[in-house]
Amino acid sequence: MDDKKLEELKEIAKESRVWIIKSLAEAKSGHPGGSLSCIDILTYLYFHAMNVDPTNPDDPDRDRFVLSKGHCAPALYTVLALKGFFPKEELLKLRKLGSILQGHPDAVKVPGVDASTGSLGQGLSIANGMALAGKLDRKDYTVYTIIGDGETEEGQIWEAAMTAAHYQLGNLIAFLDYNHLQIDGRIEDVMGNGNFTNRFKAFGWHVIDIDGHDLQAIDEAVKAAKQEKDAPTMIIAHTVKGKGVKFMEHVADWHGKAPSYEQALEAIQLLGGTWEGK
Ligand SMILES: Cc1ncc(C[n+]2csc(CCOP(=O)(O)OP(=O)(O)O)c2C)c(N)n1
Ligand SMILES: [Mg+2]
Repeated sequence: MDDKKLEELKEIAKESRVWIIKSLAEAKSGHPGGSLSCIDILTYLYFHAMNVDPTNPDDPDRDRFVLSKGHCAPALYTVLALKGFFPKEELLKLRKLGSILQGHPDAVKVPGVDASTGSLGQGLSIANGMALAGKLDRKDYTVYTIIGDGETEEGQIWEAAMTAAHYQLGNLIAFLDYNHLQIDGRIEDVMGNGNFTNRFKAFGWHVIDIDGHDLQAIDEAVKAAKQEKDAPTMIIAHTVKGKGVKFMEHVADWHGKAPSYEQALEAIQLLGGTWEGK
């Protein structure tokens, strides 16, 4: 990725963070921490890696994306809106009655959402199905997914890990958002996970460890993943929950709590953005 592209992506990620904060403050509920930890990955996917067209969201040849940790919907909605799948103003209707943007992504209602998620543990299996279908249909699309580190406490993740390796899903690229926190606190305290890298390797995956906020590292990892044709790739993305908003970083309490307007203004200022009219 050249410097120009890198700067462009950094700018979009910053703008996305501001929209995440605004939409959560308007909704008065939602999940800021995990949305901010995966937004650099989402920005990279939608603005550099994925073959998607907002004017043709159901193109059978498009790349697919499954947000397995569906509670981070505000991050997905933001990149979809900035990409042009629906108007940005819709983001301020997050979680409102009648809005297409509910607390968890609805593939039937939201243009660009490929899978309805939110019940943790299921998204990786959905991504497996899409990737297997792509192989059977001899299509060359890639399926991307993001799972949470807390989400790996769901047994279905490990069933899906077995399945993806068994079917040699080389067209599946998963990210593990390794922010060390889930709803109740530190992953290590709630359910110690051992070593994710070794675990996924043992399940037959191609595994790459990166800094999940380094867009250049994300780019290199995805390129390496695409070289691997016979095994799924798990990119262990080392991230910071709440990344970019200092008072939210590493704080479990910001898992599922919206900022007040005053906190939102402070967060937006920290991000270097503005919120006109508030
Ligand atoms: C099956 C299921 N059980 C419980 C929940 C409630 N829940 C929502 S988010 C969350 C914690 C997720 O932690 P993690 O995967 O680490 O997400 P992140 O840190 O990226 O926000 C839980 C338990 C859920 N959505 N689905
Ligand atoms: Mg987590």
